[in-house]
Amino acid sequence: MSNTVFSLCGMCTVRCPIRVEVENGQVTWIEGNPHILDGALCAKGSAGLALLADDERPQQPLIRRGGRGAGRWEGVSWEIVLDFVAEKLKGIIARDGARSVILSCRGGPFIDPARAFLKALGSPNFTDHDSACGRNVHHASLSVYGLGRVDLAYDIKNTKHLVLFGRNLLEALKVGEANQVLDMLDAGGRLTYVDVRQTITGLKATRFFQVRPGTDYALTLGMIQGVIKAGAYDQEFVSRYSTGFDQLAAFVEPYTIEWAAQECGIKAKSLHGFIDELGEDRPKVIFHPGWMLARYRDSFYASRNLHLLNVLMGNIEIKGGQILAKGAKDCGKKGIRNLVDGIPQPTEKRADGVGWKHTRFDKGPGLFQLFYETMQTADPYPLKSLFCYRHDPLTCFPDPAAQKQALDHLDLIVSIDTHYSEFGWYSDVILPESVYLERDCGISIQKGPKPRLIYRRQAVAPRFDTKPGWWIFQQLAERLGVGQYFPYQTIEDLWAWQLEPTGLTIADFEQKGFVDLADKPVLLALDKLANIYKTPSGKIEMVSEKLTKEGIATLKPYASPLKPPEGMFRLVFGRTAVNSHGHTINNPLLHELLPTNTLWINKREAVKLGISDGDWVDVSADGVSGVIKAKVTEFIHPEAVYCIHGFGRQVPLQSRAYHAGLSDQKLQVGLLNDMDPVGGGLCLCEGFVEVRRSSNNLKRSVEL
Ligand SMILES: Nc1nc2c(c(=O)[nH]1)N[C@H]1C(S)=C(S)[C@@H](COP(=O)(O)OP(=O)(O)OC[C@H]3O[C@@H](n4cnc5c(=O)[nH]c(N)nc54)[C@H](O)[C@@H]3O)O[C@H]1N2
Ligand SMILES: Nc1nc2c(c(=O)[nH]1)N[C@H]1C(S)=C(S)[C@@H](COP(=O)(O)OP(=O)(O)OC[C@H]3O[C@@H](n4cnc5c(=O)[nH]c(N)nc54)[C@H](O)[C@@H]3O)O[C@H]1N2
Ligand code: SF4
Ligand SMILES: [Mo]
Repeated sequence: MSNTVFSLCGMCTVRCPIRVEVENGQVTWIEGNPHILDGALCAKGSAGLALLADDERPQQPLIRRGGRGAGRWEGVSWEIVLDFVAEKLKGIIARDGARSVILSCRGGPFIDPARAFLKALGSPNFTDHDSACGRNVHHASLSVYGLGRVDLAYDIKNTKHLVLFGRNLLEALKVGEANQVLDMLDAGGRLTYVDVRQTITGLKATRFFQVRPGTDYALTLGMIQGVIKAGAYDQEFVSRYSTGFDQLAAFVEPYTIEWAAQECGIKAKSLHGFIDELGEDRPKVIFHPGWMLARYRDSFYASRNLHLLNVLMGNIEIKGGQILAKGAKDCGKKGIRNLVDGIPQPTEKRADGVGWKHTRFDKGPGLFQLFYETMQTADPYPLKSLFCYRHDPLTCFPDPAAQKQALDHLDLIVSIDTHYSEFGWYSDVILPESVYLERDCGISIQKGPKPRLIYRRQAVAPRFDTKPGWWIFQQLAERLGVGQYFPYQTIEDLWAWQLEPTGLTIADFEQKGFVDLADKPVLLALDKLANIYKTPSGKIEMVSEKLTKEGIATLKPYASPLKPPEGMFRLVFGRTAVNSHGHTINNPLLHELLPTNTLWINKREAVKLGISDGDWVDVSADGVSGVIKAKVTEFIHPEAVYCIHGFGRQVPLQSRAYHAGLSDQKLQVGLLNDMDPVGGGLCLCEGFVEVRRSSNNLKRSVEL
């Protein structure tokens, strides 16, 4: 018997809509949902079949019996493990209060039960990965528009010129977005790409700037100065909707194109050519503000300037520009219900200090790394337990050794994961979630120019004794006496409860796998634009009123990044199209495509160090070292070395990934406390490493 299931991919955080074919209880085919993606899927999405077939994942609930990280696990039933966790939590809450519990998850559309669980307990300490990802971009967006990072969408397909600063859109990809770039190029659009090395996106670009690492802020200052000087901006839009233009213009005056070109190591002539193109292409120009910008000490300011360049282009709410993400209300519809909305707000202040000690940051999920300090100092109060749901902080944040020291202060660490993560391996309990093809999820809204309601459907029965997240949190909540906030027993109950205000039923999703909330993209009439910015002034703020009140300069003088000492390099990292961070490294199919990472090093520098392509090299930083093969290339800046993030894994039960390649986060010694003071993002590229030809002739790399 065969059938089709519409669902959402779970191989990365993008969650592309998919169509799954099932025959006799086995998945036989996965493709992009033809109604949205025309069948397109990336390599990782196709490797969902291999994930399903993989035995090297937790197959039942596990309770730690040896020391933390020693790998001595006892397999138990769900009844036993849920009682065990609930009893431990009850003791912790009785002694130190619910506020001593932290829950972190990777964010996304299906986190409502997890958030509801923590809120129902009465803890304010919800957090996520974002200080190692998009926090700088989010705070930059808030400071300009009063709107968050995800409140803006980009109409790439219809633009004339897309400008990407280290946004390697064709490798660090979303399938739909990557296809939009290709369509835009086919239609004759321009793509300008800025990076410290060459990438697939750079190869497709019509203009490529290879910059000195950490100089994006300089380049954006030069661009703003050039645009203003050439009069290549939308004066009417700027004067109608924004404040602070005159201050901005005066501030950027010394940052000329010639100055920026010299600072970044690029040609002034090419930069002038770029400014001329902007004059031709605006307003249909998009400066992408970046995504993963937990990199440099001024990444917040670089992202802020990219937002300002969009404002100067006057590209907001137009075809081929930036479009505000719309929700149900914007389409004249009622939205779905969320569990968190019915639960009283915890009254305690956050243990990471966000919202009271650090008032400049958006409260939202706070800043995970600041909890580590509190774990050790118990100031403002003791922390006793950490739950990580779909999140692996030991891969996500720098310096796992320093993190483990802080984690040792906790009484209960729980990992809710589909895999053995590095964090899970160090936890007290692993609650194995069924993988995405084996489980249903609640309903969620995907905001955008054309918003829709989405859901994830189970395609096949779980292969092992695993459970879906919505069930795990409901079961824990019941045992902890807060089950009343989880008004469901089955997923059908949850769907019905969520959909109740909308008048829809789950049957409405079955034909295509989603429900559109609008027939075509919703664009606001221009006269509505004046009322949408949520800044203190209600306008786009080129100089932020909120930050000025906090004593923070919005227009910050540029400081050149440090040059690496002799024999050392700045360690930069990034993504590959065939992996998602660390959690697909052990996937049987993806492992075949990319069994290990390599260290990119500039050819001239390699010659100086006697390193040839393919040689083993020792890479070290502050007493930590590792071994990796060198990739000698002209296509990386001489100050930097580069590797793909996610490798160098240490869980022995993942035989393919175990010790394959090098882990960049382990070499980021001391960077756990190094954050952008305004953006809150970690400064993961602010570390140097020493590189030497290795005297070992290894067949494969060894543990760091
Ligand atoms: N295939 C795949 N796709 C993904 C992901 C994945 O794991 N795998 N993850 C998703 C997630 S969570 C995120 S946040 C996004 C990240 O999306 P991106 O931010 O686009 O991805 P990265 O590969 O981290 O970084 C891009 C580039 O920044 C460059 N870079 C380093 N220093 C500098 C600098 O000083 N200036 C400039 N201009 N560039 C610099 C690096 O060389 C790298 O090529 O990708 C998403 N998409
Ligand atoms: N050094 C360095 N640090 C980085 C980065 C870098 O490039 N270099 N990138 C940064 C970025 S952009 C990000 S977004 C973060 C990502 O950091 P993480 O939050 O660690 O993200 P992932 O590796 O995507 O996933 C975390 C965990 O989710 C699990 N998981 C996957 N699918 C499911 C599921 O369906 N259910 C459950 N319960 N679990 C699941 C995986 O097995 C994995 O253990 O790391 C950041 N940190
Ligand atoms: S980008 Fe690839 S892995 Fe990520 S959700 Fe889409 S198809 Fe899946
Ligand atoms: Mo990310």
